[in-house]
Amino acid sequence: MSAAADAFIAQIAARNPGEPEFHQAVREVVECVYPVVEANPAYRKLKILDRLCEPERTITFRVPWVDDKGEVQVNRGYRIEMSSAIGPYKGGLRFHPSVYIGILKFLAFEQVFKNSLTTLPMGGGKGGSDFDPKGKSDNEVMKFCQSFMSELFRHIGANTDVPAGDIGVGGREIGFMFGQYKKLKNEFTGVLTGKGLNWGGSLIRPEATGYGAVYFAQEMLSTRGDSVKGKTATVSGSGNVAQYTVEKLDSLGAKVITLSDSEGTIVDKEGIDAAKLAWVMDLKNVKRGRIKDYVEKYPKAQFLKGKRPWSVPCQLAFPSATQNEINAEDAKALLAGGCYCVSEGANMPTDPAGVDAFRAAKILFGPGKAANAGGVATSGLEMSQNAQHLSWTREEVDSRLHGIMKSIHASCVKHGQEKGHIDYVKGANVAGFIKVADAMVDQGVV
Ligand code: NDP
Ligand code: 2IT
Repeated sequence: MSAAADAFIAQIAARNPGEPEFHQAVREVVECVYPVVEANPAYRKLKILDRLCEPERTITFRVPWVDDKGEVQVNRGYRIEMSSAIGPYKGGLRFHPSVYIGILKFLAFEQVFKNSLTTLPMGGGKGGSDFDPKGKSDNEVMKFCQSFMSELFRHIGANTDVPAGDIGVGGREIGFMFGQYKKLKNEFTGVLTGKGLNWGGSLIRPEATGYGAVYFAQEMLSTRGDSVKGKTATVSGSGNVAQYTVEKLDSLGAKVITLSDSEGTIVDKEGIDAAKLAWVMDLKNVKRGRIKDYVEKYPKAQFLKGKRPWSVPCQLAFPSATQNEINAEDAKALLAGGCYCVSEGANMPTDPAGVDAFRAAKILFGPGKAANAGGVATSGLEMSQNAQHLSWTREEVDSRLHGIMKSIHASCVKHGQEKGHIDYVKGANVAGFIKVADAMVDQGVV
């Protein structure tokens, strides 16, 4: 990397102290796009990179609510409106105790380039709260969501900023927040995506991130005349993205042998088939249980307490839980176990040393901003349907999703050519950046 790129990253780190995840996300993009910036006088003169690293707007607010015991609780809410260069701010809301501004700035920054790759007109944003939905009653979750939306509603809108789900925010939470928005604004609009099917949601949106990550893996494998059929796959997490990754892999003839959560990993060497997945979905989405319960139901499986899935030999890996869940040691274990294709369902699940290991080994490595873009892309399709007051069929949405994942892959190939292989990290960053940068040049210094 050039000295100028290093100096730029050092300046961003100094200006945003105590936000290591944001620094990490910026570093990866800047390493890839700096040569493009240096070669383009307009990008340099107009300080495109400096502006992209500074959110257009940062909103933080108090979220007070009353729990089931009648006690007052206070959480912190956020929305980072990172870039509106190519469309209204768009990106999820995360409810997790680890949430603070540095995590949301990394996610909002990644979202800008991801959304650009989708081919749809969406800017980038992210928000959330340090609220922990785990162990809360439905009533407490509703009270929290209503309080959260009582402030957020004045900052968002169908043509301004359109939030959706992320960790800890699924259909239940989107429903409570939509209800409160509608009540406050007296307006039924597509202000959130991931809505219920009978009140403005889109078919395939729940499935989209997981399906998209598998479609992206298929595209990467097809560059080597290969496919997912007959392969053994590891998946981490057991939430929305993990569940639909398993569903698609199983339906395409791959064998998925792991799932996990923050307590550990289950390994089922016989494979997690459709019937077992249905049981997991009921456990996680209805009973809100823990993945270790799997081994009581399926005693041939093992529970690896406190472990991540990456020491289990596989050919394909789909990290689908959270950031920095694959470090250098995990990456080396995956490579040693025969893994040659990693498609990131989560955002930034591989840490920089892990990414270096995958890139050095020249395996098929699809970074999150490309591989998991199917979720937000289908949110974009939900927005299109809302704007048209129509709903498309399952087949129509799935075929558009599939087409978008192919197009993202083609953009990565175009911009990621290296001698004899494709660097998908470089391809995704450069392709995502150029579209946003050109829009910023057109729109002047704003
Ligand atoms: P869910 O809340 O549905 O599931 C999250 C899963 O990840 C749970 O199994 C959870 O386990 C696990 N997890 C969360 N935090 C940690 C942690 N710190 N350590 C270990 N495990 C953890 O979220 P999603 O499936 O929606 O999101 C998963 C990932 O995919 C995130 O990185 C998200 O940003 C990304 N993503 C999601 C999209 C979407 O459409 N939903 C779109 C694109 C990316 P536990 O219950 O123990 O916390
Ligand atoms: O990280 C992501 O892309 C998401 N959580 C989905 C965002 C969205 O607006 O659908």
